Amino acid sequence: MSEVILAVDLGAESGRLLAAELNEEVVLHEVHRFPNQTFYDDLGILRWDIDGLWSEIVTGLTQAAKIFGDRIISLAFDTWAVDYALIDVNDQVIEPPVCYRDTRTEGLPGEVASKHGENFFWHHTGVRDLNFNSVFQLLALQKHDPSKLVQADWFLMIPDFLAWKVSGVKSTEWTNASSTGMVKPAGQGWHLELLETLGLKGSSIFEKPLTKSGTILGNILPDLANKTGLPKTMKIIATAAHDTAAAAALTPPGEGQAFISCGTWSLMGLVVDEPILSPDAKDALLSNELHWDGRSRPLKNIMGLWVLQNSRKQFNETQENELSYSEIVALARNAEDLKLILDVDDSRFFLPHSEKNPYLERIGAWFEERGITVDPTDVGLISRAIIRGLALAYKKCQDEIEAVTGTKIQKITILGGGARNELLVEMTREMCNCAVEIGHYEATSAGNLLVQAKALQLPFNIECL
Ligand code: LRH
Repeated sequence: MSEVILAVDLGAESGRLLAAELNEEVVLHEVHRFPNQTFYDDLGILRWDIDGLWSEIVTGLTQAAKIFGDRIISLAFDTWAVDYALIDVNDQVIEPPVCYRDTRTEGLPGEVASKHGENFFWHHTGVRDLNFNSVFQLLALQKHDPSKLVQADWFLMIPDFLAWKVSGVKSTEWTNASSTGMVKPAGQGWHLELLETLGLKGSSIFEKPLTKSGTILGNILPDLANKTGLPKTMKIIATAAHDTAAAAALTPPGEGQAFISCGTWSLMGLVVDEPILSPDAKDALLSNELHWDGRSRPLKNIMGLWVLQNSRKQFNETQENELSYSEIVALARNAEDLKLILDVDDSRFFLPHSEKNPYLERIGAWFEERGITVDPTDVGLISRAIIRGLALAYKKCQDEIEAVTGTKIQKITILGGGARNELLVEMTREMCNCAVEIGHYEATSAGNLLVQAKALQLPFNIECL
């Protein structure tokens, strides 16, 4: 009987546990899927429900054990980047994960720039100073609750935190660390000078080395093995723990191959041997993240399906029956094009929909400011505007990448759940002057599994889709 490896893949909207049977051709099974939600705590801080996620993970692991039993040989976690838990020397969680969309980091990139110079982060790390990067979250903590930082012994990013809970081994996986804004280009370790300049170095958390993707951390803890029924020999692996890095592991090899990891965010970029640190790359707002094997992934964060997800939330507040994504896309297909294409990357679209800050009104205001009156409750019209806006953002990014690298993009592979949005794929094909292909719909999980198979030196032949 073939061996089975497990991937837990958490996105901002949902999480899933997939099992891969390592037959001649890999067979993927979705074992468990669950929603992921944020909530505001008593202090008004936006947090992830990490306990809820953990209990869903245990449910999924128990189901996997029932289905595949002793054939299961390994497990790894990948999640969205930048967020973390702080752990003290007694292994207590000091700061449970805050969601990167919380507003406590607002204004911090500007403050750092005025103190330490424009493009401070770019020059040190090759990463763009997105105000949600972990470094700004730590600076916010330093400002408002510094004792928590002093107590911290480990900075565990979400997948590292989950791997610790399962294996008892703490680690900082390098693809995810490269998204923090605190790592030297090409994954060459924490940038201690930068941390010193920012007053963050005092903490022992940065004395820990980074762990390469594809490192076997250890076995499942015996208690958890008993509880779930998983084999005690099951290995826990640090995979490409950043979901975008996991998806990008499925980028076809060769020159001029771009990927779009298309989920809540759209991350568009390339895999190259070295980080691209030129002024043009900085001006194009690229970030050099780390590829799982140590190469680089210059890419751009495009606001992504988040805009549609939040609009859908608000549409559904007034619908008798919830509108599914396919219903929304069908309405968008039959709607008219507006005269202007929405800029999905406008910063007003970053914060979640809420009663106080309703999402559709923000879209309406964007058009109104440009002299176009739209009915923000028109599901088809608004959804079409968003999808067209995304396709245009991809086209702009394609032009920028070509200008920065001097390489013509031959093909764009759309990876992940967003590739199911046929209208988005069609519009991307119309706008981008190159081949546009659909990659794996479960690319983040599949990339997670691929890197595990490499770590275990097992073949992993996977068909796309
Ligand atoms: C996508 C993603 C992206 C990060 C963001 C925080 O899920 O990991 O690569 O920029 O979440």
